[in-house]
Amino acid sequence: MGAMVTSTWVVEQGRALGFDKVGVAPAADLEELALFPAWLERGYAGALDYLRNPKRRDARRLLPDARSVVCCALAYDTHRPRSTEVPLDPERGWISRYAWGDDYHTVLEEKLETLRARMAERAGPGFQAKLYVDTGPVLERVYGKHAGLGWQAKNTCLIDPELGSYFFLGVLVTNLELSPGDPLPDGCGACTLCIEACPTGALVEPYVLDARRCISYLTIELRDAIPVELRQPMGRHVFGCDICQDVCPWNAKSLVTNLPPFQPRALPNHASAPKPVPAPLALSEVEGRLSPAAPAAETLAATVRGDSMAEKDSFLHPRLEWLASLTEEEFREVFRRSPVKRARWRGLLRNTIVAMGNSGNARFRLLLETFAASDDTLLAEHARWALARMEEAQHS
Ligand code: B12
Ligand code: SF4
Ligand code: SF4
Repeated sequence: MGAMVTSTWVVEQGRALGFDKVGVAPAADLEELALFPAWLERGYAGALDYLRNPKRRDARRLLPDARSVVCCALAYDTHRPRSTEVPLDPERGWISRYAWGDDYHTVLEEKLETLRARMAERAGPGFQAKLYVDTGPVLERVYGKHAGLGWQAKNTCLIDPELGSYFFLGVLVTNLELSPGDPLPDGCGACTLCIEACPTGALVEPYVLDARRCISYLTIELRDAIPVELRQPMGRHVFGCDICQDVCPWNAKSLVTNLPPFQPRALPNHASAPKPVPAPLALSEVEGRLSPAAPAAETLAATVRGDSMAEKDSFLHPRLEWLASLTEEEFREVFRRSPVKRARWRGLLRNTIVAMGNSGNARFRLLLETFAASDDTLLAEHARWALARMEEAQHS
């Protein structure tokens, strides 16, 4: 079985389906898998209980006959400024890059399903493959590294020299014996920019992240109160964080995608005062093609300055007042098929309240006082903190 399915063929098929990079890792004893139990023991997983599933320690626990893990990367960077380039606007929060468009799970799963079907057809009876995009118990980056998709960097992201780190991963764990790719050499060298830039000190040592301190975890995964000492360093982040990737030199020239699902969504009309909307930013003509991240100089200058209403009124830079005013029903409507829905309505409100406090914008006082008086003890406590923080931010 499987004689006609080779790594080269799988890579070709995956590329033809639109993946930007495809490789094969062995389902074997990989040294990074052995590091995982110690990471868990140090408590770095916080409330992410699903990470403790013993199956996550080895793909062979998911599929006993597993021989290979096909790893696929899909780029999501777009011609938009980095969070570290956009000046702090006391009116607005920040949503991280990966969540500006539609939910990536669906986009990758569709492609992987097709790849699995093509492999099944070619391999014939006996073929087995399990498909995961983020949601299964697989250490995707470890396999991605051994498939040659990139090196696992000091910020713990997988980086490819051309794609940078703004790409998603999806994997097929299969019983086919495919020849594995070669891991890329580590490209971090003596650089420590990400570690220095992380506002919460989540990168506790090079290549190791304490999820409990990561803004991405705090704003997306944590359901309870945000530890008080981490609220100020969260700044204006209302969903996720890109700082350790935005400062990375490997993302300075990363390739961008113009796959429609990954373009920043426009906000509904009521999210902003009606303003004339300028022509959309120039993107390369071919759908889904990657093009170097080099928009016209004046376009980039406009977006970096935040002049363009098209930018301001898309998901990347939402008005805090608007976020705080969303009802649960509106939240569900606005963030339908968006990664942001994972934070849940109450989580997004909690994050918005923290960002309002950090903004020092006195206009938010009344709104924060309303939250502080609400029956929801979580939101009320964060609002009291935000009111105190606002005073402090105004005088600093
Ligand atoms: C849980 C999780 C999180 C958690 C924890 C992150 C983390 N670094 O572990 C939180 C919520 C914080 C998070 C944040 C983000 N995530 Co996330 N996340 C995951 C998930 C579901 C599991 C990751 C996991 O198992 N972590 C456990 C740790 C231990 O694993 P690891 O980081 O791979 O750890 C290895 C290394 O640290 C290494 N190691 C350990 N010690 C040492 C020591 C040395 C010296 C060396 C060399 C190596 C080394 O071995 C470890 C394995 O044992 C994966 C999907 C998946 N199923 O894999 C997505 C995933 C990793 N996330 C992804 C993304 C996009 C993000 C964010 C960018 C989202 C955002 N903008 O907010 C941030 C990035 C933050 C960051 N710097 O990593 C992508 C990453 C793509 C890429 N190019 O790397 C993934 C792969 C999802 C996907 N399918 O595309 N995420
Ligand atoms: S995502 Fe943000 S908080 Fe998390 S490690 Fe990177 S810089 Fe730090
Ligand atoms: S900022 Fe520097 S150390 Fe961090 S991931 Fe990028 S190259 Fe590696």
